[in-house]
Amino acid sequence: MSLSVALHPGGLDPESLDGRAVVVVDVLRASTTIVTALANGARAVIPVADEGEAGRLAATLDREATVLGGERGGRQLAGFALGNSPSAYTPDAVAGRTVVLTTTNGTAALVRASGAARLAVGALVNAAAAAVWLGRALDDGLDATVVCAGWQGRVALEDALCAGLLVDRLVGHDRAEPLDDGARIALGLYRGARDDLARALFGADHTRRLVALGAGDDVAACARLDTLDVVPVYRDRQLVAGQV
Ligand code: 3SL
Repeated sequence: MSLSVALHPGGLDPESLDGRAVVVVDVLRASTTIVTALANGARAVIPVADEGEAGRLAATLDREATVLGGERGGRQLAGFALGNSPSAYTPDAVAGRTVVLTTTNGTAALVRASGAARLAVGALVNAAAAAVWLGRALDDGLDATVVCAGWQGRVALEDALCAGLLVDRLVGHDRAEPLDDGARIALGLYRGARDDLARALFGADHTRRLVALGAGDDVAACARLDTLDVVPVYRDRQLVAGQV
């Protein structure tokens, strides 16, 4: 088996998804939002890459039971009920409903990885559960890859840190070998920052963007390590809550 990290979505070879378990990470903020929505009782989250497609899909679903959420450049999309702040995905807003979600990088990365044998979502808030999910996939004989959503094709510090944390928790696993260079880089980054992960997160480029948009509080919410035990798993084109 092997454990690899794609530091940006372009590093994931769509031809290599067969027999592979993938965890997509977009700490700020899409993957944290997805985990939060499912932890707060959403029936499912449907990740959509394109804004127009998200609107069209939502229009085909039961209006009362559907929430349309999304952003571009961090700003809530016009006509959408919610943006991409995890704090907006409260039980009141999402319990019992299906969320159709489109975001700049996170949902696009999920769609890119959607051919994987198994696909799940990881964040700092559910890191422990996501690591268990990956360990089980390795136990079952799958290769495992953590895909960082990054920012517009580039590496994002917060995603690389979270990927390194997941690698760190799997390093003792007898099937998590060999690591690729992406996994070694992410692991080294995480181990250098783990004593004050929140501080590292607050130095990230995307933190500055979110603070400029008035969404600095979301960064603290996204930094709450291991607080949710939900692993969003992809089945029939939607993410549903898996527990570990
Ligand atoms: O890129 C994404 O998918 C988003 O998470 C970005 S933002 O945090 O909503 O700006």
